[in-house]
This record gives sequence, C-alpha cells and structure tokens, in this order.
Amino acid sequence: MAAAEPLRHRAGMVGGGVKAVRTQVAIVGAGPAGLLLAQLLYLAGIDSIIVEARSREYIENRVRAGVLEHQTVDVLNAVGAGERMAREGLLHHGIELQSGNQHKRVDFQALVGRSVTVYGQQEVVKDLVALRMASGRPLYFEVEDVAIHDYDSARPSVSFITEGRRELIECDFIAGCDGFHGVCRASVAAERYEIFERIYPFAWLGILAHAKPSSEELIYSNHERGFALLSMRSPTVSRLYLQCVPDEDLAEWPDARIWEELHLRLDRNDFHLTEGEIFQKSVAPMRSFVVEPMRFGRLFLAGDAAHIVPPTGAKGMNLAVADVQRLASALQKFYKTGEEAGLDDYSLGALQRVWKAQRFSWWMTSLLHRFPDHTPFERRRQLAELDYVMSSNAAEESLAENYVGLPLELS
Ligand code: RFL
Ligand code: PHB
Repeated sequence: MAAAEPLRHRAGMVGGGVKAVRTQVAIVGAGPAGLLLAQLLYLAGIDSIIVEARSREYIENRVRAGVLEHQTVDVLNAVGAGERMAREGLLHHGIELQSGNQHKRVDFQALVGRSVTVYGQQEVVKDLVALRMASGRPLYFEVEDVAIHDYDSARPSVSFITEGRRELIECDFIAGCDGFHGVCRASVAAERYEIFERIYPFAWLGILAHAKPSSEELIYSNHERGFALLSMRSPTVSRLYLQCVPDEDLAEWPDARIWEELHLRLDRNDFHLTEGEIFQKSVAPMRSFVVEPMRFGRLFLAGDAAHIVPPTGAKGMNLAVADVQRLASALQKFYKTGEEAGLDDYSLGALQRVWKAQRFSWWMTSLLHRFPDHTPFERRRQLAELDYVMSSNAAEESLAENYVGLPLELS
C-alpha cells in the first residue's frame, strides 16, 4: 500500500464564530466501518476527519461481533492492524452444527480451503483507534448534534458540537458510517430510497463468562427449546447466546437460569458445557434490513448505516469492512485520476454483496431457530433441511463458502 503523502487539511473561521476545518472525506461514526475507512484513506494519502458520538472508552468496550472472514483479516493486516490479532485471534477451521443429540462438524479447510478468525469487534476497534491516534489525524469523540449539509452539491459539510463549541467540516465527500441508528441515513428524504426489512420474532440473549470454552470450535444448536450458540473470545472467555423473546427482561435471567437453559440446549451425551462467572449480559434484536441505494450525491452510506443482518451468519462487521474497502478504492481512483466510475458503481457493487450476505444470514437464521408461528409441517421441514445440510457434502460446501466469506470483487 502507498505511503502517506502530505495531507490537505486547513482550519479557519466562518460566520458566527463557528470554527471551520477543511478535509477531503468527513467520516461520521468510529465503528469498524468509519475507523477502517479512515486508515485505508490515510495510507492512500487522502485526508479525513472522524466524528463519533460516544467516548473512546465506550466504543472500545462495546461487545458485539466475534467472527472475522479471512478477507477481513487480510485487510486488517494490510492496514497495519493485524499485530495483536495475530497473537490473540483464534483461527477456526470449521464449526459444529447440532440438532438434538446429532452433531456434525463442517470442515471449512477441507471444503473450501479457508478459515475464519475469532477476535472480538471491540479489539478490532481498539487496534484501529490506536492506528488513528498514531496517524495524528483528527478523531473527535463525544460530539453532539451532528448534522450533514449540502451533500447533493460539490461542497458538502458536517456540523457538530464539541466541548460546547459548534464546528463545521467542509469536505468533498461524507461517509455515513454511523450505524443503524445514525444521523446520515435519517437525513435523506424518504422518497429517495427504498427499504427492505424483516423483523424476526425472537432475539439473542448473549453472555460473556470467565470460562474455558467447552469446545474448540463454535457450536450452532437447533434445539426444541430454541437456538443456542457456543462461541468464545479467548482461551479463558466463553461467549454464549440463547434464543429468547424480543422484549426479554434480563432481570428474569439470573446466572443460574442462563446456565440451566444453556445446558439444556447445548449439552449432549458426549458433551457438557463448562460454567464460569458471567461478567456481561445483553439482549440483541434480530433484523434484516437494506436501504437502496447506498449513495446520495456526495453522501456514501457504509456498514450498519445501510444494512443490518441477523447475527446467525456472523456477517455484519464483515459486510461493513467490505463496503469501506470498496468505497476507499473508489475514492482513491477519484483522487488519483478524477475518474468517477468507481464512485458511481459503489452502491450497486456493494449491494450485490449485501444481498448475498442477507440471503445467507436469513437462511442460517431460518435453519436454526424455533419460530413461534411454525406449524408442525414447517418444523419437520426445517429439521429435514438441517439433516440434509449435516449429511450432504454439497450443502456443507455451500454453507462453508458463504461462512468464510464470498470473494470480494472490486472493479
Ligand atoms: P457500528 O459499529 O454501529 O458503528 C457506528 C458508530 O457510529 C456512531 N454514531 C455516531 N457518530 C456520530 N454522530 C452520530 N449521530 C452517530 N450515531 C452513531 C456510533 O456510536 C458507533 O460508534 O457500525 P459499523 O461500523 O457499520 O459496524 C457494524 C458492526 O458493528 C455490526 O454489523 C456487527 O457488530 C454485527 N455483528 C456481527 N458481525 C460480524 O461480522 N460477525 C459476528 O460474529 C457478529 N456478531 C453482531 C454479532 C452484532 C450483534 N449485536 C449486538 C447487534 C453479534 C451481536 C450480538
Ligand atoms: C460471537 O462470537 O459473538 C458470534 C459468533 C458467531 C455468530 C454470531 C456471533 O454467528
């Protein structure tokens, strides 16, 4: 990757004592999408400013994704964010599918010659924040009242309040990397986009526990009582999930009840879950969501700002990473040659991958959860499909190909 060239960035005052700064790309949101985009641009000699609503401590401790596709690992390595991941990340060559007492290992290496890495999203965020700090380029935390302006013109801007003062970023482009509840997508008039959405009639209750993972690989379990997932973060920390109702009240889930339910859904004749001290609990809703297009003039949406997948396929953060790789490559071409074709293709190209990940995430979710409205016919059909996946090489290969990540094609 090219070394950093001199960066273009200047400050001045505009009317009313508002401090104005100029940059090439204003990035809203310092999640994996915003932070990785900033680093990719920095390495290409393109200046950016990031504004983030939360504190550094908050974003570095927000527990979310855990599975990185091999392409995500590759790009993190390429931008210099791979050192700790190489030491602490856990390379996984397969997963286990479970249906009652039956289980089957899906061997990614044997089927598609690829693997995934288990490394917490907040660790990726920490590594990327550290790189941003080392670059010396601006990353404002705890900003308020962020608003985007004039993104249909050649002179867009982003305003916000930091430390009680209003500031304005004048820029060439705005990257909306501000997640599902962010301000960027919400600022676009509703008639300019179409939304595709499915809300699932269940959620995941997730825990982190100081417990040695009871299995070397992830276990996805379809059980009479509902879905359960065994995952991990390190050799001493287990990450476990239980299907629950969407408005589940955590107060009704003391630790003993969580372990009891996990045992019921994961234990087998030859497998018994190891317990430990639970130090984090949360409930995550399940939704499939896509906005089309992902570009409005000089505003580009990336990551959860544009799409949400249910977590069963472990695709959310990986999609965010693929979006910003595409966006960074298009911006790089634009600044080098003035050519806008990559920017024009961004939305269509990104959406092709997004819809394939949507399909896979919906499929894994449908295969593994108990649906409250399933008829006995639909439940039998689901179990037959799972049995098919667990006994057909062709079906396993398709699962493996999608799980490790489809190839990323950048024009
Ligand atoms: P993020 O991470 O939500 O970051 C957006 C950032 O924008 C900030 N923000 C604003 N900043 C300024 N002004 C505003 N007005 C702002 N509004 C918001 C926010 O504070 C935040 O810092 O979006 P990004 O970068 O697109 O990244 C997406 C991923 O976070 C998400 O897709 C994954 O966590 C999804 N996900 C998983 N993805 C995977 O690839 N593999 C997994 O194994 C996986 N497991 C999961 C998951 C998500 C889960 N939950 C909690 C929904 C497991 C769970 C339980
Ligand atoms: C996680 O470890 O948080 C995790 C793993 C696999 C998934 C979702 C989440 O499908």
